[in-house]
Amino acid sequence: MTRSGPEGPTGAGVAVVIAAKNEADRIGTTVTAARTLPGVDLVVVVDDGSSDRTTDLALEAGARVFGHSRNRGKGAAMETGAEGVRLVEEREAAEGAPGVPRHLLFLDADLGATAKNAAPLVEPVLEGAADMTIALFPATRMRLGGHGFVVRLAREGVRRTTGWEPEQPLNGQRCLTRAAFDAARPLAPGFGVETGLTIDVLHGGFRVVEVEVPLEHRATGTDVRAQLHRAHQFVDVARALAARELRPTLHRTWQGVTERTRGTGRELSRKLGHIARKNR
Ligand SMILES: Nc1nc2c(ncn2[C@@H]2O[C@H](COP(=O)(O)OP(=O)(O)O)[C@@H](O)[C@H]2O)c(=O)[nH]1
Ligand SMILES: [Mg+2]
Repeated sequence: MTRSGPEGPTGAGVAVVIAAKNEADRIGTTVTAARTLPGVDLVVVVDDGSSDRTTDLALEAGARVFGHSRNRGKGAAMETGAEGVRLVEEREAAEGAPGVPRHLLFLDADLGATAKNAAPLVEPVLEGAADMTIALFPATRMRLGGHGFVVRLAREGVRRTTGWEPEQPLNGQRCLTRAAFDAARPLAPGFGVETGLTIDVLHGGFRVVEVEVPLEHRATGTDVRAQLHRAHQFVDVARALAARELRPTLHRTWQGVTERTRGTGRELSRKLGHIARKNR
């Protein structure tokens, strides 16, 4: 026996992964809508240390729920979600229903009923036309201006490191193959996760496209909580970029050392210093 359901040419279905913190208001409708998407036969919610009824409401709506006993951030929650999907698949195989590893569709918990409109993100991946799709929210471009400086930081950083300029680099709604996801592990922590994912998937040689989707999320406010959220986002994006912008320099330095250095001790540190200066 194998798993059944609508699948792409590769035979893979789709698992939705939703990282959520204190989303009791919307998680139920988001999960219900996500379950109607093409190819989706599994919805995993990661409750990242919520103090409300997020877990209960996600379970009631038909999701598999994995929890963090304390808050570990969005990147860690997405890793837990992917690991949850792998565990479910391991169990299916043990029970005699093996299948091709599912593609992963990451959705934010605050999409509510509009999550049912995410199909255009799934189709190119199911058809093998893209390795990762990223959503463009047409109706909320104005709203994204609210944290425009973080968006610009991420967009510029992705462009510098990959040559590709995403329009909405922080958009968390994305569908990717397991191979593309694995190339991006370990994920960048916290809210740096989307920026890191884009860079790492592109560096892995995978195809990434932005797709317009009529999704809507909670309006980003201007209150203290929203400002704090932006500050966290800024720090996390800057960290994700710093880790990735250093990488080519270190790599070049290491290559330079192995190619040009035979000596040890003082000679080696002199050469290292010279190479590091050249790479600045
Ligand atoms: N795992 C995890 N997810 C979070 C955390 N904070 C927010 N989220 C989720 O990340 C997504 C985006 O958060 P949101 O507050 O809507 O931010 P915005 O869309 O950038 O304004 C939602 O699904 C949230 O539930 C957190 O601390 N941990
Ligand atoms: Mg949101």
